[in-house]
Amino acid sequence: MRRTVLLAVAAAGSLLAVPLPGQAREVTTHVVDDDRAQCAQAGYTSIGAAVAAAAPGDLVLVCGGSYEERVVVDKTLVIKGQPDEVEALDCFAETPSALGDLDTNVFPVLSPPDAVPGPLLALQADGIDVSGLVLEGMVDAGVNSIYRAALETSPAHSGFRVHHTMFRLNTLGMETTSNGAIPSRFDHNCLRQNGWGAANQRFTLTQARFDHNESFRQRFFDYEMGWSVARVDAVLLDHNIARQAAFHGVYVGQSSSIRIEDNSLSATRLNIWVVGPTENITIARNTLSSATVGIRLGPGVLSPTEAIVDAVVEGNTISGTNVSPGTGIWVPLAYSGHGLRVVDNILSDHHFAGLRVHAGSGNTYADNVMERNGSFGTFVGPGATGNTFANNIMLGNQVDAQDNTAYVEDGVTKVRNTWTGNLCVTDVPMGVLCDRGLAP
Ligand SMILES: [Ca+2]
Repeated sequence: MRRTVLLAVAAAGSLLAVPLPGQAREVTTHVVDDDRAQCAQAGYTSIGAAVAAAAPGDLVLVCGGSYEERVVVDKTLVIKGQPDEVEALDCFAETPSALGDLDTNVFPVLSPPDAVPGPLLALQADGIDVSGLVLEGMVDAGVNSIYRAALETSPAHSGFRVHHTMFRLNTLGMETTSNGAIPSRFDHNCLRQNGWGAANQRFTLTQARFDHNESFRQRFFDYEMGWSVARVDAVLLDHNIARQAAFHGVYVGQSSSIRIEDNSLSATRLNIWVVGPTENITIARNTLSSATVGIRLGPGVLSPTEAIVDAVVEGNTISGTNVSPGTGIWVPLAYSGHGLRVVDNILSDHHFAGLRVHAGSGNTYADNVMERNGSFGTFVGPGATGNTFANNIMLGNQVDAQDNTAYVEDGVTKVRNTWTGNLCVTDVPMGVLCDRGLAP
């Protein structure tokens, strides 16, 4: 309701004061235009000056222009640029973006006034709403793998919303942190040609949703959700599209209650990479392609580290990883954890394997389809025992199923995992894994 009133004020486009029903104070719109060419009535030529003059609850309306400044927002405000114009930009345009190539008659472009690393927008109050800006050119060489971001939210606050905003050509687009008292939402943004799109590097992030964002050609990751320094809890990433990150799509570490659902990701290396300690993560209904690995559940080194507990990987379509190690879902030797369920996924047309399981015990791999993979439909290494492989369809692979835990007991070849109801033709050890083979 309150938003409706604020938008009505914005539409009026001038300095108005509207009393809100049931509220004593008035909401004021503060119009900003760098040169007053687009909004002649603007009271301010910098965003910072308008923020300084505004009272909590006010609207700062930013017209097209070039804004070389750093703005600390230390009160609850709506900062609205030109969301329709930003929405209309093609986040996946093939021509590389360059600093200064956007029309500042249309877009409010916020860029650094100096070479000092630090945010262009720092959100330091509850319930700040930002939309319709372009933040570009915030470059930081970093210290100990920590980089300042173009937009930073404060870990002492929550209820942020950042939407219909473009982040481009920054070292890090958004550092998203929050105390979680009020849910935060980051949606409908374009993250283009940054080093990283969004990350919580220094502080925790609690209760947030990232949805309907587009990202293109990050130099490292699209989303980094938690790592050794700072954890994430209760975060949903859904309906995002991310393409051509030079490294990874979504990295999740040190976290709990994470859902990654209905996204379309095509990073160059790992599309989704989960490491421990992580509890209660759901990866569902994502479409993953054009990477070396669709989903990796475990760290990149050989020594087992902290556990991934209660992970559900369900209903994903992962195809076409065409570069070594070319794998749909990979549970590496360094995996530790339990309660993993990999079910109802399609893991086809990979350079090497649909599913690789090298470690773990008591986990379930069921009702998946692995077809036309270059080496294996499913490959199980000697470190994975006591798992169940049930009702999978594995056809047209060089080897449909191979389990390297084989041993001979009383003259009979057995394996240390349970295989049941799998439809496949070629298995190693032969005749042990496929119990519903097709006639030749
Ligand atoms: Ca202007």
